[in-house]
Amino acid sequence: MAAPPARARADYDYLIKLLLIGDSGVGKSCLLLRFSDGSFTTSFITTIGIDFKIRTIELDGKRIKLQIWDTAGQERFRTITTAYYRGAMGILLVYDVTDESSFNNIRNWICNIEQHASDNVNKILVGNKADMDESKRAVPTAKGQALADEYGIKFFETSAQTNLNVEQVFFSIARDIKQRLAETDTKAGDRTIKINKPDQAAADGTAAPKSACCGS
Ligand SMILES: Nc1nc2c(ncn2[C@@H]2O[C@H](COP(=O)(O)OP(=O)(O)OP(=O)(O)O)[C@@H](O)[C@H]2O)c(=O)[nH]1
Ligand SMILES: [Mg+2]
Repeated sequence: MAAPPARARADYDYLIKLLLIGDSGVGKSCLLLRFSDGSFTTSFITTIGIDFKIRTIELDGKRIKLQIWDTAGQERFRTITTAYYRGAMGILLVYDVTDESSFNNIRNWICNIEQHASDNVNKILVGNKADMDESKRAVPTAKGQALADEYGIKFFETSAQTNLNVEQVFFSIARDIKQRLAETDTKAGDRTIKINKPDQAAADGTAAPKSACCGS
C-alpha cells in the first residue's frame, strides 16, 4: 500500500501564461474557444473585458497547464497595459488573412509588446481564417512568413472554424516556453519561482522588495 504523499502534488509541472493579441475581429476568441473547448461558435463575442481559459496538455511526459488570456475591446481604446502583460510567457500575435490592416498592425502590436512585456517573452505569428476562399485573401502566406522571419518567430496559418493548425500553434509555443523555462531551471536562474519560507526570506534579506508581486 502506497504511503500518502507528504503534501498535495500540483496538478501540473509547468504553468504557462499565454496572451492572445491582435485587432478586433481577427478570431482571437474563436481560436481560444476552439483550443480550450474544442468548439467554434460565431456568437461568442464578448464585450469589453478580459477573460482566460485553462487547458492542460502533455509534452514530453510533463504536464503543462496553459492559462490563456483573451482580450476583447481593449485594443480599440489602446488600453492594453503593463498589468495585462505582467507574467506573460508567450504571446500569440493574431491577424486575419483576409484583412490587410490587421496584418499591418502586427508591427504596432510587437512595438506595444516591446514596451510592456518582459524581454524574453516568446512570440508566435498567427494568420487566422485560412479557410476563407482564396478570392477573399488579402495577405499571401509568403508575406506572413516573411514578417515572422524578420522577427525571428514561428508562423502558422490557422482556421478556428475548421480547426486547421490550432493545436499546432499552442503546442509549438508551449514547447518553446517549456524549453526556455527548463534551461533557466538548470542554470538555477533568477526567474525560477521559489516559495521561500518567510523567516528564510527575511533572513537573507530578499522578502521585502518582491512581496508585492506575490498576491495570487
Ligand atoms: N471563416 C472564419 N471565420 C472566423 C474564424 N475565426 C473567427 N471567425 C469569425 O470572425 C469573427 C470574429 O471572431 P472573434 O473570435 O470574435 O474575433 P476577436 O479577435 O475575438 O475579436 P474581438 O473580441 O472584438 O477583439 C466572428 O464572426 C467569427 O465567426 C476562422 O477561422 N474562419
Ligand atoms: Mg474576442
